[in-house]
Amino acid sequence: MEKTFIMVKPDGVQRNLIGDIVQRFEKKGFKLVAAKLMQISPDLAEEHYGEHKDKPFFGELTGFITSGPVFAMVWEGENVIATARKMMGATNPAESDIGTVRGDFGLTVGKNVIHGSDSPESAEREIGLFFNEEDLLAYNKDQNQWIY
Ligand code: 3AN
Repeated sequence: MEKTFIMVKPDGVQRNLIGDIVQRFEKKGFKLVAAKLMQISPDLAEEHYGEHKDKPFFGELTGFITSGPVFAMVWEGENVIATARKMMGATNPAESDIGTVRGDFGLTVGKNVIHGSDSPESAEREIGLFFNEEDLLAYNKDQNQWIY
């Protein structure tokens, strides 16, 4: 089953949006397979955003993502990578649709609340950067007999 890496950025954590964002993915029907509140090191920030290292905003980007805790997650489901990108909304909050995370909460391109992998290759790379194989739990919700 497809997996994607989703992260509530420091602005989202500071603005108490972790619960809202997790709930959107839960209600949609995707399955949470790993999650942790963590502080990103400068090295991890540079590796995670490696594709942007020649961009003028690289310093701003790595400085921001290391400025406070983030909530890193792995979500699983059919077409979860593309669907999560739709749920996140466009990079620039001025262009993201209302009803998306960035459309509802984002303020600027730099502080846009959420990150999500944009392809199967980046999902695999990003999950590997943030989680160990044993952190990714395989389970079936319908095995829990007390839920009916
Ligand atoms: P997305 O996060 O939608 O995949 P990318 O991959 O184009 O967007 O950009 C990665 C991150 O870099 C964005 N989430 C955004 O926070 C930041 N970013 C992009 N463009 C700018 C910019 N012009 N100034 C500051 N930060 C930017």
